[in-house]
Amino acid sequence: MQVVFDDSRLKPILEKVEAGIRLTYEDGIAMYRSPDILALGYMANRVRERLHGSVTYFNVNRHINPTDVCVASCRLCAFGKKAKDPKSYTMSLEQVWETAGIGWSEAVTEFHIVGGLHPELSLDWFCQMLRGLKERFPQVHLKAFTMVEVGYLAQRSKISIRETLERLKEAGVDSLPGGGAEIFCDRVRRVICDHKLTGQEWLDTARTAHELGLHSNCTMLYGHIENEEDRVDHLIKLRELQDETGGLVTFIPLAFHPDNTALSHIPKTTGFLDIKQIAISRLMLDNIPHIKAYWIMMTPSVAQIALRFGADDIDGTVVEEKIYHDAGATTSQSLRRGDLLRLIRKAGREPLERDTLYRPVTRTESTFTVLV
Ligand code: V47
Repeated sequence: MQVVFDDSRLKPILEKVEAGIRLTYEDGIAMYRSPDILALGYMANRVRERLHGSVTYFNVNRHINPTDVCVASCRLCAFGKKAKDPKSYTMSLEQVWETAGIGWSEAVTEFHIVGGLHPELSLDWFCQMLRGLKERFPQVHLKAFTMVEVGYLAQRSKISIRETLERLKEAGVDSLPGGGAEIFCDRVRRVICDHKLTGQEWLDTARTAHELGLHSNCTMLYGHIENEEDRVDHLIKLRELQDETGGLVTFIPLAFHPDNTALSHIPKTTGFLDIKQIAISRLMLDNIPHIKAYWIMMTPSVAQIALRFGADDIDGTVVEEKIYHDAGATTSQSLRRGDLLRLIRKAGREPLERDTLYRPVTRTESTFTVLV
């Protein structure tokens, strides 16, 4: 069958995609410059179906944010607060453990735990938190701490990143989420998150985690002051890391939400860019198994469409989301398992409940077992 694209400049890219040839930096730029999202979607869907057929993954998870106190003052963020801010909060260990049990806890297979860079909470405190969670919920996978939090804990404890990760792993961390990567380009980081670790440090921390046998996710924050070159550069750096370690499981493109941030003058991204970003991610990241359409960020309606534009995962039930809602997200804070099933089926896809490492989960009433 001959495929005809509106934008004939994408034809050489189609030939590479069909032949399984890696796309270049220039191909990435050409895709961002093309308005032909149907062509991009066609190609990304080919790759997605080659890898996963019609299967679309979701999980039953719960977000836990132990504190929003943060020493960094990232302009991109509406979540972090100073310790003296009366609106800030820090949970006690008991509160973390209690929160973990609220909302379909019997069915949850993953706790996604991230928070601010708190100047008082020690590595020991976090290790105690992890041990307490493992004691109370031994079957739940702990996907915890961005590379940024790991870096800060190492710095505060005056130990290496490697030792910090070893201690967190020993206390119960099973894998790491993908947050904090933002955009690796230093020029952009100086504006949006100048107090955070550098892009190179994010990559080095992820490399160390992978060397220790911890898988992680990865993200890219787009739709602020970055340009197309910055985005392609970011994707290629992730692809190179993955060539080295194979430790990245899922890529999640994150659209910037400007409300209540120091960058609130920046307009919100559009559905067009969100869909295009999913497709380009699938096409550029040929060695990362999964592309997630994070429904909290994209809205369930756009995330559903993304399932035909390269995404094979829609994230989970979430239960209680704070980072995007502080930044003006109008989506609900949680979806039920049944809602996710419906969204996926209505896109003509086949839902598959997974655990964090993409092993299928089967359920009987309110219990679950992981099929290895
Ligand atoms: O690290 C912060 C970003 C991330 C804003 O690994 C913002 O499975 C948009 O990383 N507008 C947290 N983005 C979310 C995240 C994530 C989400 C879902 C799944 C996984 C996973 C990871 O959100 C932060 C930062 O990069 N962020 N503020 C904002 N105003």
